[in-house]
Amino acid sequence: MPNKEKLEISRIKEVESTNLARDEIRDEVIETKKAVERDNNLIADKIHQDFLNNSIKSFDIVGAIGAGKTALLEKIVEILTQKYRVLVICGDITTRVDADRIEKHNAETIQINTGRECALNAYHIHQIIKNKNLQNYDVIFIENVGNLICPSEFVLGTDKRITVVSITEGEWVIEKHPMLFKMSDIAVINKIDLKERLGTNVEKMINDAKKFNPEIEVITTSAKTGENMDKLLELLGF
Ligand SMILES: Nc1nc2c(ncn2[C@@H]2O[C@H](COP(=O)(O)OP(=O)(O)O)[C@@H](O)[C@H]2O)c(=O)[nH]1
Ligand SMILES: [Mg+2]
Repeated sequence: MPNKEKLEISRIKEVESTNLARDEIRDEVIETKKAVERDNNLIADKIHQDFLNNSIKSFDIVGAIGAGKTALLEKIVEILTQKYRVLVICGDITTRVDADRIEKHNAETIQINTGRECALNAYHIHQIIKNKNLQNYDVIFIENVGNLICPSEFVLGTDKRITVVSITEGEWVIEKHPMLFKMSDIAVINKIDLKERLGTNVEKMINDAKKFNPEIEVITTSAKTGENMDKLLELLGF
């Protein structure tokens, strides 16, 4: 990178950090965030009411990139579509990869590309479902953009939130992300088939999730071998 450009970037960073440190700007940022959250919650409430009015069970799945959200959904959808009409909404900054993977298992899918945004919000979901006849579905899943931080700022109006981590992320992954586990109903610790090989301390992960949220249901799964998929479906109420 040319020196002039480097200087420009370091100057911008400096200005930004100085600005954020100023009380009045920090307060403004916090107030704006609160207003955004309030608006999001209002839309999420409306979405949930629409789902309930149409007797739809709804779930949103959050978790890090590569934890196995789509792989788990492929397994879940494969089973549920034998009996139920399933819609899956997938979020990613770009591509239709996940929607295409899930569609192969007989569910209707919609991919939302968020561009630069690191999480789905209720507005995204509302934009999709306002054009749908919800009477055509029994179950709706939403797979969020792979990320353990941003989704904690936005609820989406589903019955339950499922957070997926995998043992390849190390035993500290839950400890480092309290917010998401506090606001989730189910914690899935995936890739349990790799436990022997990796030696990850899964007990610690389970205890961390329970410590942050004593109400949370914690389950270990393997989307590869299918281990505990029946138990996961039971937790979802099927
Ligand atoms: N060994 C193992 N691999 C898995 C498991 N679940 C997902 N994977 C693999 O992990 C990678 C990321 O999975 P994906 O479903 O795309 O994760 P996502 O980003 O959370 O949706 C893929 O290569 C999957 O085949 C699992 O339970 N065990
Ligand atoms: Mg995915």
